[in-house]
Amino acid sequence: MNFSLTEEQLMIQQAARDFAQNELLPGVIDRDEAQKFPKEQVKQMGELGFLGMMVNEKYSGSGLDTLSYVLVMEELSKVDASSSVIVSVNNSLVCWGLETYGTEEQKEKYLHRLATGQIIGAFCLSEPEAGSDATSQKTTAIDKGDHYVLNGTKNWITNGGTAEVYLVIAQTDKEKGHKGINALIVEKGTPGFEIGPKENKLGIRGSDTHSLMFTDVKVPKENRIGEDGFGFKFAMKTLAGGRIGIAAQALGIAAGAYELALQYSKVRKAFGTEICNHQAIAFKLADMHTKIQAARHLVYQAACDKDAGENYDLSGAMAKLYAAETAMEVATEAVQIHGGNGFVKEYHVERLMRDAKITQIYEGTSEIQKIVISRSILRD
Ligand code: COS
Repeated sequence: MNFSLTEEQLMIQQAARDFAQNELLPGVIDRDEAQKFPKEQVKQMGELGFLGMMVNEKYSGSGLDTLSYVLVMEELSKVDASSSVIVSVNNSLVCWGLETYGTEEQKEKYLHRLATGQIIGAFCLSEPEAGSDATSQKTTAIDKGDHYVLNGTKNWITNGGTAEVYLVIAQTDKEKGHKGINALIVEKGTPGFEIGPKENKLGIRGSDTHSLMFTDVKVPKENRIGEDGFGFKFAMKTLAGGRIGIAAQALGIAAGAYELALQYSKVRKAFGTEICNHQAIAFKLADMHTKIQAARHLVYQAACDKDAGENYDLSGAMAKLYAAETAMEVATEAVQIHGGNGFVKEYHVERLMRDAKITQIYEGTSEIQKIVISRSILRD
């Protein structure tokens, strides 16, 4: 394992760090409070190439590796996880899924605009009764010859209101179970496609989460991704990469909270000395630092596995599980180190703690990651 970063990767990391400090940090508290989507910042991230990081340059992407993407996710998430989830979904779930499994026509039609952030995409798998149990899709896509008719509801969809392109997973042939599921590209504005109200969330409040309703929505056959019945595998493959992005987000939240706690502990005084001089605080910082480093190794390893063309189902699941648990733990300790100040918004750590929670839930809960990990180690 060698994680020494190249000159290019260091430059990208620095660019993301600067962007986070200069453009995301001002206003992050207000956006969280008002649940305001970071529209201007998304536009800027598109211009910087952060929205199509791994997309081939031929489709207007940045043509970078997964490790560079992870570095960017980490830096953005230290400051604003609402913005980084938009980056993660657009890169890992939408662009990667389309580029890897889409037809040339689909790529030409959608990827250029998605990769440059002119439009953003959404990935629609979860339903009121199919979150973790993803094969239980109730949304149907009935085959009508040259098109599908889509009916059903999707829940908790990131970029749900702001996206222009939606990758929707639906059941075509119930008899065939997960082998009868398809993934369809649905454009905003297609008749019968309605967007529900924005969810009022605990964390990542600047991101845009909605339910989506489909009533007799006609989707042309050429909008299906992959062969008939490939939809569930498409979702699983895509989510396996998505988990690396969310693991990097969790790592960034943990690192951001730790950095704030470290700085605070060096200036805040109690019992006649800076609080970092008390072992109760110093040991917390030691634990936080150690866990973050361990999470970083798992996340970078998963990214390197993907870049090397190795299977990353296991390493991605381990990275997501460990980084998410670390994010929650470290952010909670960062609030504790800040004491009363940690409980108010101005010090940022309470937001990071609220944002950390979702990393244990979306793109596969921590429990789902344990299913993936245990099945993998028991199979081998
Ligand atoms: N890559 C390719 N194929 C995969 C895969 C992967 N990573 N994981 C599973 N599959 C395939 C299996 O090989 C199987 O296909 P075959 O029958 O052809 O072998 C099929 O998918 C069904 O898999 P399985 O039988 O393991 O399905 P389960 O119902 O037991 O569910 C889990 C498997 C739990 C891993 C899956 O449902 C899951 O990941 N759930 C969480 C979904 C999620 O992340 N939800 C959040 C929504 S996004 S915010």
